[in-house]
Amino acid sequence: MQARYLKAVATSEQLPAPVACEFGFVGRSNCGKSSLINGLLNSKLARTSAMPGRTQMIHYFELQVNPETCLFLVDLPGYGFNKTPKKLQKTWDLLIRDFLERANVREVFFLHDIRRPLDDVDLCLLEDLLEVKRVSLVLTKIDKFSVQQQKQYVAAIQATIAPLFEDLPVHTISNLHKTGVAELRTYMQEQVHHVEEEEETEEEVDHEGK
Ligand SMILES: Nc1nc2c(ncn2[C@@H]2O[C@H](COP(=O)(O)OP(=O)(O)O)[C@@H](O)[C@H]2O)c(=O)[nH]1
Ligand SMILES: [Mg+2]
Repeated sequence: MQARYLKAVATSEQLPAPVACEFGFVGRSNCGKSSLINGLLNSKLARTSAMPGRTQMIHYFELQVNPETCLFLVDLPGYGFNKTPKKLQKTWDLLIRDFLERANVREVFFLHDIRRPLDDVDLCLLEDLLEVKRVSLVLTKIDKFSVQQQKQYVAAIQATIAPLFEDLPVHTISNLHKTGVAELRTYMQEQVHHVEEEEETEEEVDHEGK
């Protein structure tokens, strides 16, 4: 497994060529986004606990999981949580919209600190994202609770989302104890294989149709 920082992107023109499956990461500042990206990359490439910056950039990280599979992990800082100064908001929205329209963006991970209930801002953003992409909810910092408490908190969050979003996958992780991180990486790889299988089936259909 090899990881590297690919690039920072400020405008749509700077988005890299769609050569790999991409996974977006969104979440409120301090929810553990950089820590999770580092955990998945098994590196310290993403900066943790940096002051929530004003610079609005998308950061691309490349993860070569094995010789066959390369993934792009995409940090979408500040997205949806109104941290952006007004005049930057428009450019930023355009960039995010262009990002989300990319066919090779397989899924968006919505990170959320397990200790916080999902509020209206979270639910609106989830709804917006689900209109355009597959989304998973990733509950972070589960080490803050005992196993019994974790179950209660996950159940409470499930109860909030179940009536609103059908079949939203929920992953639980602790960056501190590295719980669930390898599983999330495996999940990402599975999503890539699903794409490949879908493409193969489409090719077969095309072939038979001719
Ligand atoms: N206990 C615990 N702390 C975490 C976890 N993930 C991140 N943190 C801490 O939460 C703070 C914010 O983490 P960071 O990854 O920078 O969050 P970001 O702002 O979302 O990128 C840091 O002090 C991390 O060490 C976790 O799973 N468990
Ligand atoms: Mg961060």
